[in-house]
Amino acid sequence: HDSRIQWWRDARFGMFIHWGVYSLPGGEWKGKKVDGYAEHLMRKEKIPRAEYLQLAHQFSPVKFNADVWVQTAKRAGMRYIIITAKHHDGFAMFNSQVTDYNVVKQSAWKHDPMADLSAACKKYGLKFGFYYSHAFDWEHPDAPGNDWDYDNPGGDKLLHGGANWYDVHPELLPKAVNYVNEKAIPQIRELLQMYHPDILWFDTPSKLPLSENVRILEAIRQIDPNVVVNGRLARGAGNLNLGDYKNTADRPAEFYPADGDWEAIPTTNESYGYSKFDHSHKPASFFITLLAKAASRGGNLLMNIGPKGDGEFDAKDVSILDSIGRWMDVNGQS
Ligand code: JFZ
Repeated sequence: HDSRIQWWRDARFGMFIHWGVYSLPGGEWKGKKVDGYAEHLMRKEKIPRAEYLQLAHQFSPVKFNADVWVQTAKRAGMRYIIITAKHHDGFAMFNSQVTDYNVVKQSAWKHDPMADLSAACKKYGLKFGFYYSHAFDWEHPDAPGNDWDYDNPGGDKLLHGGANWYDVHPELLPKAVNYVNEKAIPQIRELLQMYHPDILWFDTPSKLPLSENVRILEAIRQIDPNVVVNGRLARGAGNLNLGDYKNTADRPAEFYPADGDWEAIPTTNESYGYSKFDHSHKPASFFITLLAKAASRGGNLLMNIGPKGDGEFDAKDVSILDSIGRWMDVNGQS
């Protein structure tokens, strides 16, 4: 564990990127503003899978340039990048052979941005890895979360026992196991074997029982014992953390835990994915203070931005990043 996580401890500052089909509508659906996390558009608006796929067909980020993205992160003093390979919408932003519900097969762009980003990170000396929503998946008919197309638990309607559906209705477990076997584990295997990431970042583990999360972790370790895994893959009884480090909640009061390896994940505004209505960006000084405090307390800062659907960074994010970079030039360690 210590040798696996050493680069991460040294890195201190990284870029988190939420980018997917949802970046294109950017918090707007059928002419109205959708509040909160823009990447939750499909769930909030109960968009049927078939209709969401139409949106994917329109995704064509012609301004995307992996070198520019990675250089922008590097200029800010960041040493690793973690990007959404698959968020809760279930849409793979990489060249998946497991399902054709992916960016190469379904978008107008027909391009694999993860291959470009992985190469650019190598070129500029940054570590690289993926966010993968292993538990919540609104596309797969057997996964927890989608209760508008399917009769599945884990969604807003609290069907079949609500949050702890797997304890109340263990007979539903084989369905979720089928999703994990058919999609989650095979796609995680693809990510490891096709892109050789330095880190895998998981989220919302309580949508699956601990037994499934542990099974996913075992599959990962069999393929790659050296990949760093964050603490949201699985949470056991109490505060048991089965990953390599802990993630803190996204509220400022909880940014600074007392001990161990930890990472805070603030986003520049409120939403993680791009939202054209969200102008609540914090000043660069907020992140500089956070970074200095995190570093002095043994933690990492993984600062999130949401690139636009056309493939460009939001100018407000770039301005924050460039200001941090100017501070890092004077005060950072090379
Ligand atoms: C989750 C996702 O639902 C969200 O879209 C985004 O990817 C974010 C990074 O992670 O949302 C969470 C999960 C946990 C907390 C906050 C937001 N938390 O523990 O405070």
